[in-house]
Amino acid sequence: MLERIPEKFEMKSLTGGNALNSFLHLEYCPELTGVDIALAGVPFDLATSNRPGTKLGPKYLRSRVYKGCKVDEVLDINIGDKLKIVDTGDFKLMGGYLLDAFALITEQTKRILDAGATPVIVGGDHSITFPELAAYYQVYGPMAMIHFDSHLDTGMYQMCPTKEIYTHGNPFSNAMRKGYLDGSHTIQIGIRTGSPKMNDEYTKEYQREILSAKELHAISYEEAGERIRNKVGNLPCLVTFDIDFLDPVYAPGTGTPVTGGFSVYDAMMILENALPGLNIVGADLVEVEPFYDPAETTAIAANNILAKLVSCIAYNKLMEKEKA
Ligand SMILES: [Mn+2]
Repeated sequence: MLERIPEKFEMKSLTGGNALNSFLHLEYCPELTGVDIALAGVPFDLATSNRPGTKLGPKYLRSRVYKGCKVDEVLDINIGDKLKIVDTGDFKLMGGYLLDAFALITEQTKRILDAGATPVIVGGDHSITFPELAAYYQVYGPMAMIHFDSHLDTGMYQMCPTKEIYTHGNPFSNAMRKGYLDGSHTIQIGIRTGSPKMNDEYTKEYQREILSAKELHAISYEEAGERIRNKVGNLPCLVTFDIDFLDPVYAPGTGTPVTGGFSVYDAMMILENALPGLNIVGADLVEVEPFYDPAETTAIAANNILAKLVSCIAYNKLMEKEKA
């Protein structure tokens, strides 16, 4: 005779914390009252230049959260019930209309900010950071930014200096031109594409700092952390993490992979050395592409980096609460 399932059967024990798929197995909570950190998906890849599919990134990452990928274990902090960290669902977007989708991304990022929560957004292609920044700008004015990427994402500027073009290759030329970013507090790290000379003028004009892959490979995690912290200062800061910062060995599932990158451990250590104590007001993780991720390495990497980002933000929030 078959053994019956006990009456008080708890579904969550089967999946390690959550019967439904959510980011990092967090509680799904569309209502933002009292929320400290709100994770949200942005299923959008209309501005992709290479492989499509990053619009399925949020759904994919929610369904690939494995044991060991927990928020409160990453920085040895005990969050308990001191902070409310939730998955607030996906942004509602309109398919096919890029600028309308951007307006909706700005509106829904602003909604999280207005509720007093810190947004941690999961893309989607990298174009989404531009409309996100438009929302932050309304609250904080020109922001600092820490940008992990193999690409500068300031393309098109040289070709069309006056025309606004929106792709996942140029969110930051648009953001700097609009004044959303304070270049003198912006650092781009892991960069290993594009001619530095081509970007010289732009770099000078906006005073942003580029910590290339070559340099980053040669310095310690502590030095990298210090370079980032010195650049950012006390300004409200967005952390934007393109998964192609990692080497394709770790993250083949991405829109535009570039060799010569970094390990997951490198990324975790740099984040841990850089972020605690900074005024991080938001973060995003972009460019995860499920179809090129046969062994789920990209998903495992991305979810652990997401957990680290959330942990660092949570750590800062707890430190602030302690001070108050
Ligand atoms: Mn990139």
